[in-house]
Amino acid sequence: MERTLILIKPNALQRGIVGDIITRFERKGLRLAGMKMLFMTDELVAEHYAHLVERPFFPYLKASMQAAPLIACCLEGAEAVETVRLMVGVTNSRKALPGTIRGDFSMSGEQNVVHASDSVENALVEINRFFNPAELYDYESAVTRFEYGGEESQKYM
Ligand code: IDP
Ligand code: MG
Repeated sequence: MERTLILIKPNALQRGIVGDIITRFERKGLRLAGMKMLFMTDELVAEHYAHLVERPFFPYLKASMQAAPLIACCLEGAEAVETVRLMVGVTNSRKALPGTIRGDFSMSGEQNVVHASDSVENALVEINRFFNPAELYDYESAVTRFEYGGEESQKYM
């Protein structure tokens, strides 16, 4: 099944909403394939946000990602990348729709509580950036047949 990476950012850890965020994904039916707490090094920030290093706000973004540890999760499900991005909402939380994670938990474009991979291709790169293969788990789900239809099981699993 498709996998994606989410980072529950240091601002969410400080605010004590890590559980609320993970609960959203669990309730949706996205399965945890891996989870860890870590501190983002200079190297990790530079790699992960390479597309933004030239932007004026980059020093603020870097500081915010290193303000405390974060929680990295690998989530699994049919079309997980797109589904998770929809659940997270647009970058600027003030414009993110109510019902999305950013829309419900944040007022900020920078301190926007979660990162989520934006394409299947990037998800593979980002999962490898944060997890060793041995830290990701394949396990049988007892409820998959109640979460997905027969045709979907053929197509996505
Ligand atoms: P995304 O997180 O929605 O994929 P990206 O454009 O990849 O958005 O930006 C990565 C992160 O950089 C954002 O989540 C946010 O924390 C920060 N960021 C993006 N644009 C801005 C901005 O204009 N001002 C301040 N921070 C920003
Ligand atoms: Mg992004």
